[in-house]
Amino acid sequence: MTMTEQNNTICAISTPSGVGGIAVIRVSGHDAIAIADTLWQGKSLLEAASHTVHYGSIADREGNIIDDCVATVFRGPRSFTGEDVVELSVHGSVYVQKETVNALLSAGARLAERGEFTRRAFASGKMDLAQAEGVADLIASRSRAAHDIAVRQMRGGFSKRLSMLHDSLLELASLLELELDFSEEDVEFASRRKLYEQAVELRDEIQRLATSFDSGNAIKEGIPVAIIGPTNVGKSSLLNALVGDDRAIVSDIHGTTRDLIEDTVNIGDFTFRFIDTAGIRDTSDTVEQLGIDRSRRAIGRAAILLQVIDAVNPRTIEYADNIAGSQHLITVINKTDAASSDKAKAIVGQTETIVEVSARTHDGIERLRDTLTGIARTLLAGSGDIIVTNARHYQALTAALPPLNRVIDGLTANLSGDFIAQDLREVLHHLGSITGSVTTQEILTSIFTRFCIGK
Ligand SMILES: Nc1nc2c(ncn2[C@@H]2O[C@H](COP(=O)(O)OP(=O)(O)OP(=O)(O)O)[C@@H](O)[C@H]2O)c(=O)[nH]1
Ligand SMILES: [Mg+2]
Repeated sequence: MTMTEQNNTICAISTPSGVGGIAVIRVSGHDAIAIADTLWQGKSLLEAASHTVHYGSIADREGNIIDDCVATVFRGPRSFTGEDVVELSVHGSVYVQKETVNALLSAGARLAERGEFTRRAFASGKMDLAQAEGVADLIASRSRAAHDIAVRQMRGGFSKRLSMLHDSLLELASLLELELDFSEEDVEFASRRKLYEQAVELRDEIQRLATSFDSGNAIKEGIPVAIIGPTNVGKSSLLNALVGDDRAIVSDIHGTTRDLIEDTVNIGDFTFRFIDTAGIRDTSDTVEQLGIDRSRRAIGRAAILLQVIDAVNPRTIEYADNIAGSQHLITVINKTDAASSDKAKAIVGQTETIVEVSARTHDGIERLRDTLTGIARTLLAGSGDIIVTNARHYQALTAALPPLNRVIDGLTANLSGDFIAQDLREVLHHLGSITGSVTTQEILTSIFTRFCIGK
């Protein structure tokens, strides 16, 4: 951001586009209060104290009243952006919103870019980058679990953890420097053993954070659940029952579903992304075979697998090769309205989680939903108190691991401190890129353009 940009006063509609009861137009920058005041009819805003609310009217430059208005004044640095901010609450007609913005533009403000308010908050040190990204996640969150994680991130939980990691790295680095300075005098300041232990502890912590991304990402984007099994067992019927909609075509013809069909739905505190797949069987149909290949790939990407077995005609398919140890497998015996589940139970393993349902009558669907949320809770609980949900953070953490491993190897091999210090600096760089203590304009732009206008 250049200096002139920083000094510009920006404005934007901060409420969703369209008609609403009330719309909020936000103005931020050096001249925010003065610009709003030129359009203001009521007690002057120029004298208004910070964090006060005023009732008046907003008029265009020719003095034509646009609307009655409530103005909230925040004086920097005690505002979201750290600058002077005025929030104008007007009636939510599209015309009023547009006219208010036009009046502000003609009075000297300019339209904000995407995420520019939050970017200014970052630039003025009101929040670090990870917290700013938490704001974006909070706006986007669709479930209670995703919301909880975003709130923690916005309030700086993750940032605090990172700065603790950062501090212990700095300490490591300085101990190494000490060692360098005094090595000739034969003074042993920091025992290598101690340094080594500290580095390993750091590595484990960074590793744990990086690993938490798997569940963090699933919780944010929807936990992927693949519905798999032979043809005609009722997979598509089960999808429809779970999402409460006729999402997929159901028929008694084997091989009805050809392509992956996805739908997300909230159950309890979590968002789930259900993926209905083509039934797996030997086929000479080229298109069906392509669909089956997709089914197998979908199995690999799911966190939870619903293996559906038909109670009337119990068969299973071989996909053991595709299932990883970290994936949860639930065996769903379907069509229990038409046949007893005994035959189906006889062909499934004893240890498996079995839920009996009827996709037709919805019997047992509630139990299945409970089983799913139970697994989701263990996903969340198993990831520790800080969960990484942001792909950029995950990449930075992952990038910090190889140099940190080199530090550990170097300490083990008793390499000289200056070699090790170089790798340590690289680790620091990657961690710093998460909170924004080291960033480029390019990275900032790519982060903030993902925000909406007005945020
Ligand atoms: N009686 C009974 N029939 C069901 C139930 N669920 C599905 N069916 C019937 O089973 C047939 C197959 O259902 P689908 O949902 O299309 O099965 P699918 O597993 O998606 O089949 P493919 O897409 O071909 O792999 C349809 O005729 C459904 O009406 C159930 O719970 N009870
Ligand atoms: Mg189907």
